[in-house]
Amino acid sequence: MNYDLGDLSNPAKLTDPIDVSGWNTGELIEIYKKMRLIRNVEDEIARLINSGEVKCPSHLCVGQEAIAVGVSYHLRNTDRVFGTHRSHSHYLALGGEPKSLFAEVLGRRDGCSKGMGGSMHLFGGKHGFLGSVPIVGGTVPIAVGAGLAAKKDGHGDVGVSYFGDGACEEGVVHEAFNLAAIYEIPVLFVCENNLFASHMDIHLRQPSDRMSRFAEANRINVQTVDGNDVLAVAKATETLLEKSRKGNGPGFLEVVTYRWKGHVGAADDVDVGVLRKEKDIIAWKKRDPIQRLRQGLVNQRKMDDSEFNAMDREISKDLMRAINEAKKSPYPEQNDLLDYVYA
Ligand SMILES: Cc1ncc(C[n+]2csc(CCOP(=O)(O)OP(=O)(O)O)c2C)c(N)n1
Ligand SMILES: [Mg+2]
Repeated sequence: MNYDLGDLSNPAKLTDPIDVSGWNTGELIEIYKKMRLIRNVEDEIARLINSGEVKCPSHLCVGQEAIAVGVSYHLRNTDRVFGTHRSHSHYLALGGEPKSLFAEVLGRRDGCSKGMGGSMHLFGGKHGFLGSVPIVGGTVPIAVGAGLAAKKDGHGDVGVSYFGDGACEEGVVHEAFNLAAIYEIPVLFVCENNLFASHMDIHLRQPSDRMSRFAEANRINVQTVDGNDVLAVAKATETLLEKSRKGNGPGFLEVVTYRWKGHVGAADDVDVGVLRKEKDIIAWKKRDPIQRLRQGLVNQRKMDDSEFNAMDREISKDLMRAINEAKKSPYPEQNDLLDYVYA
């Protein structure tokens, strides 16, 4: 068993504030607010699960917010992005409305999938989010097809596929890598390596913890970065997209991270079967992507806590409004169900 990721998967490392040099303060604040929005939306969804109002299975990404925000920083709404069972961040980072997400998980008509999909079937077409699907690995070949269509359209758009380390254990994912490489398809593979697939640690499942080895086997350009450093994620995305947008094939971004909550639901860490160690979760919380950016801004741009607290309060206020509006939306009619079934 090899711990090939080194410091990237060692939570005692990489806990320093993020180096923000070279970035404009206004841009950094927008990036901070986006991550904070995602965290707060999920905290609210956790509350709605606990109160019994959200009944659909919901996979929260608390602790992993930097990935979608860093990747989306370089995407445009004509790109074709596909998510997973854990896609609240993918949807929100592209500009999906919190109200439509709340309405969706509450099963209401105003939801982004008309209240019929729940947390695992999100859609945000106008922002380029073409869908999330619970079948692990299921959207990876679809994103490759979307990338091929983008290549034929010839406007420099790309397919984007988010997936986890667990998805790398599905055969179809490797077929997708091969096809993208051989046809030089502009698709960005984003492997959110959180070192777990439901209850199971990567080291119990694979001979190496480094997923980018599968891309290298297909001669796909690789970037492997700290997934809790939003600026590193953005920079690596930019590097990979530069080639893909010119039609020079796929890129593979491996972003190493950790989820703070259990595999599914609101509980802090109740996983199916094996419990993760509490000391690991405590250690990983020191690599909090939001706190690290905030501290970088405090240290290097002389911002203070009161400025951040004001932003956080504003976001919370907007979210309360969004939840109240979502709750006013009716449930779908039983008769509506078949209108959205493809047959
Ligand atoms: C084809 C398939 N097999 C199994 C499952 C059950 N399942 C749901 S999520 C999950 C783990 C996925 O792990 P990973 O891809 O690393 O994503 P993460 O949950 O860590 O974000 C499994 C096995 C499924 N949904 N689809
Ligand atoms: Mg995983």
